[in-house]
Amino acid sequence: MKGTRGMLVVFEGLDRSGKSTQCEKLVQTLRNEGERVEHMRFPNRTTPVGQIINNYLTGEIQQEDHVIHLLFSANRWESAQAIENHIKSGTTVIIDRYSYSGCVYSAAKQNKTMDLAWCRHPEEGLPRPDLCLFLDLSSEEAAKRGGFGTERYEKQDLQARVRDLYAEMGQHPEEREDIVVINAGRSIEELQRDILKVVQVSSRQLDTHGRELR
Ligand code: T5A
Ligand code: NA
Repeated sequence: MKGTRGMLVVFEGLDRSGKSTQCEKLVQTLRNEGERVEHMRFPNRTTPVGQIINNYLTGEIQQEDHVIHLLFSANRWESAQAIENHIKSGTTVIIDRYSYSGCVYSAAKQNKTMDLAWCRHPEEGLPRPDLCLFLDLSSEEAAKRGGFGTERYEKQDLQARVRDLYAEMGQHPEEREDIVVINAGRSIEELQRDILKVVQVSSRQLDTHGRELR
């Protein structure tokens, strides 16, 4: 994958849908092909803001719904310039969760003053993904996988609302063209092959249309 800029690819999906597993495999595959690849994940729990988020997710502290929403967004803004710099220098950036997570998990709380539209605002202006791979798995199947149930949002009713909201976001004109739905209920190897194909197609499309920054 050559060109004037790198691609921005994000992974999305419910908790335990296999994002981290597939993210790592994609990063490795592309690096083996000689591509420069930067691997990131949100929340980035290593920054001061990320530490507050971590303490919230593990249940150590409480935060008002709007406050934690804005902190999740702030945690992406902390890295916005770095993401842009990588892309500009021709490095592909692959991210485990991004703005879509930020919007759907907050909206799933059903707070009266936090609908999807409100949740989107602080995300406006962040580097826009070229491709969003949505690993689609039912909340029932996700719940069967290892480790489910330890963090704040790992409850089946909330996960079911999150899945519906992802679908709603996929209909939004701003996001629609970026999202590719991947059936995540298959083997790790099958998913890996499928995802690589989608990324290659998307990369060729970028080459055709010119890799200007948008
Ligand atoms: N959040 C996040 C917000 O509310 N707002 C935001 O802005 C952001 C960015 C933490 C939480 O924060 C919320 C969303 C989350 O609730 P996180 O740290 O990314 O986000 O936590 P998770 O998404 O839950 O990360 P997980 O590691 O739990 O899930 P993954 O990455 O989807 O799944 P993975 O790859 O770790 O796999 C989970 C298990 O399944 C197995 C793996 O071996 C592992 O045991 N597995 C498979 N099993 C069968 N078939 C396959 N194909 C499999 N692939 C993996
Ligand atoms: Na989790």
